[in-house]
Amino acid sequence: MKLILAIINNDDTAKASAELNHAGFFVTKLSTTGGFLMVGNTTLLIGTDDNGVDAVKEILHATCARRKHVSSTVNSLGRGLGNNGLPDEVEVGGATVFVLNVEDMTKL
Ligand code: 2BA
Repeated sequence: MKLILAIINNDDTAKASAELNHAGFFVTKLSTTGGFLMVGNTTLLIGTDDNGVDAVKEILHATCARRKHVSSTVNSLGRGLGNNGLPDEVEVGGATVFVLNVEDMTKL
């Protein structure tokens, strides 16, 4: 069994979750924040049999778009009003995916 952690853009969360559920996968959504841009993103937890990993990746690839993130003072509130050396434009996404081995999963 595997646990997939997928960090995706907030705007892709609804479609990715819906497609994953539709394909029979269970999904938990965490609200997270990227440490570089300090902007909210979403981390999905997906527990699956080993043979489901490729299907999950395909769904994430199809539903999570790469996009440019343009810095603004609004996005920099956590760092004060300045841009603090961040690039004006950064390419983000579609999905950053980690696949972990799971020793055991039980629903009690
Ligand atoms: P952030 O950390 O806010 O990073 C947003 C984007 O900024 C990244 O997009 C990348 O293009 C750039 N970036 C991040 N760290 C950088 C650095 N040290 N130097 C130069 N550019 C940097 P993505 O790579 O698509 O990552 C999107 C989000 O996925 C990240 O948001 C972070 O929350 C997560 N992430 C990506 N790789 C990760 C990793 N190896 N470990 C943990 N989280 C990761």
